[in-house]
Amino acid sequence: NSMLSWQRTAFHFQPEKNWMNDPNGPMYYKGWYHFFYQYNPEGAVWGNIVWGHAVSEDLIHWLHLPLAMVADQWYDVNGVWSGSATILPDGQVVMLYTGSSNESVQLQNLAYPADLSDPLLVHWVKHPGNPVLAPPPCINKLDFRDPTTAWYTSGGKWRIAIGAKINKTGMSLVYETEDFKNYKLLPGMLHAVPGTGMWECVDFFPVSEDGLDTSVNGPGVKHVMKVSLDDDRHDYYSIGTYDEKANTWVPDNPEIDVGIGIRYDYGIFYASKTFYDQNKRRRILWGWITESDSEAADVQKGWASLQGIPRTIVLDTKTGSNLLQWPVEEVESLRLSSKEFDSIEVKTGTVVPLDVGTATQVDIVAEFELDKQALGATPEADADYSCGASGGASQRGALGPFGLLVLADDGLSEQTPVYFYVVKGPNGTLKTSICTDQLRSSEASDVVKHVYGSFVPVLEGEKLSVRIMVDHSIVETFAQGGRSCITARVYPTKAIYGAARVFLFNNATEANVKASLKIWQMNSAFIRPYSDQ
Ligand code: DQQ
Repeated sequence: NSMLSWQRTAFHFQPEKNWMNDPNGPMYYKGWYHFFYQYNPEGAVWGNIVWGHAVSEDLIHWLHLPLAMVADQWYDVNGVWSGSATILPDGQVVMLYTGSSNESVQLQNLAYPADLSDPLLVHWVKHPGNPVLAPPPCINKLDFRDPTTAWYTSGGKWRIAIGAKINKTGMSLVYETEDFKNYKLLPGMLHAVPGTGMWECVDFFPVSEDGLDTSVNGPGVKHVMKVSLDDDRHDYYSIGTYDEKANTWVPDNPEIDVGIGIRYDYGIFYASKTFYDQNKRRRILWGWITESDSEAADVQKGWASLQGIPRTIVLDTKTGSNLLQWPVEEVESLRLSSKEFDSIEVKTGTVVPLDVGTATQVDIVAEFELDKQALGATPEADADYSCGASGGASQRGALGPFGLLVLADDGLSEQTPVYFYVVKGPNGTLKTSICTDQLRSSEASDVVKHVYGSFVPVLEGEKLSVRIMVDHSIVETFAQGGRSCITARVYPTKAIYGAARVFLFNNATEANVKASLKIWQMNSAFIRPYSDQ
């Protein structure tokens, strides 16, 4: 079925077939980026979970390796679930992961490479003393999983965080260890938020305008806590302060606490995990992007899920209250020919085709300026606009929506608008949303169609800017340098192969906009099968 095979991506990480979910144990080791992932070797739906493994020299081109760990022990026979890597100062590599046991108890286990001199780390050994941790008495056996990368304390010991819940309160417990075999539960907890449910894949790391090693701490260092909420399937983060002595982390702003405040991504993006890349001194974020078509379609095509383009993340020092996420620079090595469009006037109520040929694999960088006079003349209105509650790109306001239509066919019967929507609130302050509208993205009836998006901070003097990466069935959007991101899966039936186009549009009623943009055709990445030879 050529429509379904078109959906496979060209520069996103995917296994050759079957189901994938969470990123696991990412790290840089002896010249190679290692990527492990939750994988079902038997089919395109979740189950039979083992660890897939691939390596890359640039986070873009990949070599698939044999499964790193399979479900072959009583303590992980129900699934080799998510975990994280820690590289010790002496070069040892420690992998901690959750096993779902023969009785479905969630246990933490230790594994390590069989041969540290092999840069590909093909073979893994499970510690004979596993499991190393069982749920403490106050925690249900099904609510104790996903150990973090360890950080080193001023007391000379390692600590890890593990997600849990009690009733509806999601929480993160902390354990201390010297040898990764014996652990002590620290009193209290790193953090807990009532009403948020189970915290999956907790991530905890220091941030600044540069990437920081996970163990960096001290005055002035902010720490990010990220949780994946099992109940609503989104990844939330919050910036705060870590008190090593008290074993607590406190959000800077209690209103944007984990699970109730900011998300990494306002589309589909889950179970994410960062690692510190000591090679390029940056912190990199991986996130699992699931399908939003039907399970039957996944089974038919024989695969399900992608990983998003890895993102470099730093603290946004201009706002101080959010992170900036940006596709790793290496993805730019896939850029082929480009076309530039300078100061194109997009009048209210119009659509402007962009002559770039087929647009199934493109990287778009665009800037928009609203007509100043119209901006000034527009009265306060619409102040609580929200993408999700709106009618999408066809709902007209004075100062929005305007932006791009991607994965559109010539007749616009299918189109995925990625747009800004500006409103004027009380006191004349402008508020900007960035949205991705799937409502007309596909004529197929078995796909989820939402208007994704959120508010995005725009500072005095900044133009509205957006980067959009399109790769067959995924559209990733980074607004204002990565302050707000939206990942959407899109399944067109007509806007495929040579028929996929890009347009500018402006559906605002009062303001013309000027757009300047550059669009690159993107090469395909080499994602190669493994062979022993
Ligand atoms: N996926 C894993 C769990 C984790 C969940 C199982 C998050 O370890 O909590 O496949 O997607």
